[in-house]
Amino acid sequence: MSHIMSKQTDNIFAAPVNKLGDFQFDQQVAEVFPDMIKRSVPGYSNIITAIGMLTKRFAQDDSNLYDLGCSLGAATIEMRRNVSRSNCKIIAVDNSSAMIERCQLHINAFKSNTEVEVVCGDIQQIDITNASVVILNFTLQFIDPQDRQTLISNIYRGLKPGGILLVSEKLRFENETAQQLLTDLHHDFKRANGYSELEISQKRTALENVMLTDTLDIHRQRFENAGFGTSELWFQCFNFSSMIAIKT
Ligand code: GEK
Repeated sequence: MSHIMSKQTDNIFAAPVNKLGDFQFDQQVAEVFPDMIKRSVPGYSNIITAIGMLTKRFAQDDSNLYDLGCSLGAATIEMRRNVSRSNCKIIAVDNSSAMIERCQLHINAFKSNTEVEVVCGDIQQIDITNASVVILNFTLQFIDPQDRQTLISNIYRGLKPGGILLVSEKLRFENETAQQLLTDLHHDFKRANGYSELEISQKRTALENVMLTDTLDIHRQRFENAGFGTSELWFQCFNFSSMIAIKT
């Protein structure tokens, strides 16, 4: 079967794993990624649709659009389908070579006049310049918390006036009752999508050290510190959220 239309089911944590190491975006994950993200992230497809809608509104002529932590390029493809301005270039970046190889195949499968550059690299090392739209769709949560402000400030500097940053993240809540309820509801969502108790608990353990979540207040403060004049939560389902920040 071709990688491009891969419909493989995520059963990575279905059987007991002897030594549960930290979660990695390797070949095994890349192969099942579309199935994994749809069954694990409430609202994922709505967020992808909204990325297209925001691209239509915010892309500027002669500018760059960035998809940072692009995985297989779902957001890139949606941006490319919706961009209506002239001379825009999309730059899709991920540091997993397994993801990037498949991402390039996905991009090649669609025809468009908008150029896409697929880059295998660290989003903390790349130059962000002349940007009108920047997407961090469930990527910031994998960056070391100490480095997150530097990244957001770097994006702010690379945005043109009127440019937009979209950040989707799993949130943490200070209130313990809220934290427990929204975590439980997320696990119910995963159960309803066919994940077993074992899969849910093994995935949780594997992510523990690599995915450190922030509260909404921390995100808002970070946008403000970077210089964004406007930031707002536009989507939330249980503990999954999406925020926008606009450079005025
Ligand atoms: C989507 N945005 O489908 N530099 C580059 N990439 C990184 C880095 C880094 N420092 N750290 C992690 N990644 C996608 C989904 S997934 C979210 C994003 C998830 C990459 C990592 O390799 C992975 O592909 C992606 O960020 C996170 O809209 O799996 O929950």
